[in-house]
Amino acid sequence: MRRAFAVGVPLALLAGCSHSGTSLGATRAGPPPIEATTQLLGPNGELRGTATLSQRPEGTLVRARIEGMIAGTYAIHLHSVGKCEGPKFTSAGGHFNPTMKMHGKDNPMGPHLGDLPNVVVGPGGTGTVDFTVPGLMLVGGTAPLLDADGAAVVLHAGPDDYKTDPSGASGDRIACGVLAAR
Ligand SMILES: [Cu+2]
Repeated sequence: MRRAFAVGVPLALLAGCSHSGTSLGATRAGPPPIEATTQLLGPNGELRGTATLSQRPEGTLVRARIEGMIAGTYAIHLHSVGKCEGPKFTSAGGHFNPTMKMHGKDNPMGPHLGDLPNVVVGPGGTGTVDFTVPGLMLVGGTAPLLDADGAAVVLHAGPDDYKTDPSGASGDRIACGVLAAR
């Protein structure tokens, strides 16, 4: 009797999985994915990398490739204004932070929705970030990243310590890319 009951539970779970798989298939046949892409440029227009953001059901996947940099660890964030005016790029505003948190995943009051893992640039001068920001939406919802004033991807001169408000003690802004809906 007990054994028969135990077998029934996994069968019920299996039925649930199969149902959600069908729903995903229907979504794929729908409208094209929501994406935004940009080039990160230094103060003199020098190319420092590219970033592509893709909205997913669970959040937004951020893929960035940094190039032409000295080997090291660099902070990269999503800033709240889509304006990149060198040489300081302060025009990009602070980190995207619609939930009014403090900076950094290691800050008990954090993180900002615009916080990202550091980019580690190797001896070849390139490095990548591949990270899904849970709950971040490019368009729609209560606080989309691509709102009226857009957003920017900003690269900093030093690493993010993941806890010092407001920007992880990551130093100057050295490259910037404007994000717009595609
Ligand atoms: Cu930043």
